[in-house]
Amino acid sequence: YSKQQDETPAWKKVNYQNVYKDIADLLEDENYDDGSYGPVFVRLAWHASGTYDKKTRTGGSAGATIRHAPESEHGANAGLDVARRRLEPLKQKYRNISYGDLYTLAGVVGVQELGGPTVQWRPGRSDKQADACTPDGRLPDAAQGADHVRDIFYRMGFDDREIAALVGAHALGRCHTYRSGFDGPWNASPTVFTNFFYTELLENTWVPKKWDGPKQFVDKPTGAFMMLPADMAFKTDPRFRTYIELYARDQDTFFNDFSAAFAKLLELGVKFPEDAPTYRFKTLD
Ligand code: DDH
Repeated sequence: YSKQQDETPAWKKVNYQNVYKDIADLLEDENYDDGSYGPVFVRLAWHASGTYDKKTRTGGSAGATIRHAPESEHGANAGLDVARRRLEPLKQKYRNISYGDLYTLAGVVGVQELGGPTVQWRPGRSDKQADACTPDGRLPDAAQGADHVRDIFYRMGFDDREIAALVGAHALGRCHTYRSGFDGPWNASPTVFTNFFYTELLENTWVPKKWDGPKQFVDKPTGAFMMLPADMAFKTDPRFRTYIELYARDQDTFFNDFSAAFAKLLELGVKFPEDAPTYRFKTLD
């Protein structure tokens, strides 16, 4: 008497191109923000991954601990429950996908479907329980400057060029007073992935916003666009500024560097199964 056992690991039973397509179908919603969940999906993928500490080898996207309290309730993660709730039906549909794979793949979809570069991605993260949550304070504080930004990203294992490339994601989306306390989009096309973070930062005159809220900057001519204090550090710090100038004049170099750095971010601390393939997903159109 022998019983046939299915020994295929869960991650191998998922068709990731289908998941990609289903996530892409969730992006558009004219009643949400600027009409797309893409920016908040990118932010979810980044905050799920950016907790990595290379010294202790803790954090990162592998366990998807961002979905558990207390990590889900860390100030930096305010509002990301919106993205997780939007994705939850796909976790139910594709029972074998891990949350870590789903959240990071949603970031790839956000970047690619909004017109950004192709981002290589691998499956095989396995979820962890709440006891693996990282301590508060591993993600950057927008009120601080270049030294703080370096401390946070060096801890993950990034260099100045990679940090400058990653922050270009601030072409997408906006700040929400009810999430971070800050307010407004960085440019006029927050649902298109461009190098506008760099061009706006360099070409505009940024003045302190006159309001009761936390210190932030607005563009002098219209007041419609914003920069965080931590964003301004990329303009004032000479080593960061070299890369900001490079990416402002050369969108292709920005796309290449962003793609590599974002793929690296999503893989920090993940031990992939040896046979996990690397995907380069096709965009929907
Ligand atoms: Fe960011 N970010 N981010 N960011 N981020 C915010 C929004 C978005 C910082 C602070 C904030 C990255 C780096 C930094 C995105 C992607 C990335 C908000 C506003 C704050 C505050 C949140 C809200 O109110 O809803 C700081 C500080 C840094 C830094 O010091 C470098 C990086 C590396 C990324 C990335 O994806 C690679 C995106 C996208 C958004 C827009 C979210 C949305 O809902 O729209």
